[in-house]
Amino acid sequence: MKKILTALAASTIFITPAHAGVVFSDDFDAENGGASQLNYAGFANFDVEDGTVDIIKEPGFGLSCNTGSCVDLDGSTNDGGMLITQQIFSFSAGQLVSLSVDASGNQRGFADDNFDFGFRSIGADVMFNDRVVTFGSGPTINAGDFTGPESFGFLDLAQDRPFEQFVFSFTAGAAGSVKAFVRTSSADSVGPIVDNFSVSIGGVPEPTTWAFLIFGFGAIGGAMRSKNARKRSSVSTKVSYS
Ligand SMILES: [Ca+2]
Ligand SMILES: [Ca+2]
Ligand SMILES: [Ca+2]
Repeated sequence: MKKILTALAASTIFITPAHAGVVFSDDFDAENGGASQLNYAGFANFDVEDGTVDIIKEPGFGLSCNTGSCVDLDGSTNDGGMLITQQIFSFSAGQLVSLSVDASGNQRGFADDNFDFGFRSIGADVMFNDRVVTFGSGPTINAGDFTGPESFGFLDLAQDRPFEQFVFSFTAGAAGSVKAFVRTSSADSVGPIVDNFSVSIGGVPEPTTWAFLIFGFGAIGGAMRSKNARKRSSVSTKVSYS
């Protein structure tokens, strides 16, 4: 056990800088050589799942990006998709994990689009504690704790809503690993536009959390064995936007 404690301490200190910050960011500007491409799936840092997306170099298709290039989350197959990081983000108990992404409405006068932004666990379910969701200039919601395979904020994004910053964050109740994603259920080839996607991990666990870390490792092992039925949790705003 002493060796395990030493290894945990060493790895955590090594991985976690005193003032941890952005661990991943992508502005899409170098994507596809800076050119637009419908139904694009060649992202350097993302996989496309559950549909198609387009890479847009403004002013391609009459669209504005927040900078350079951006992504239409509904490609050209009437089957909006999910953009999920290839990178896996691991964290320790007590660390604050955040996704920030800029998003606008579809900008083309089509119906408002559903927009999800959050995290999906890799392996064991994640303890998404103290969730905080910021909807641009709209409300910030404290969404409480949830343990499960996936958690995210969502809203109907008005088609003419300008770019704003959407943030989903949680405090890890135990060590774990996630990927970050954005997605839409839009199915008319005209979806939300996203840009400037980043993930931050911050906060250093206090020495008193070592025991909790050990417990977390044990809990993960148990969860992997039990294969319990999975649940999803999401949070939204009921506020309508002008
Ligand atoms: Ca960009
Ligand atoms: Ca499209
Ligand atoms: Ca749409």
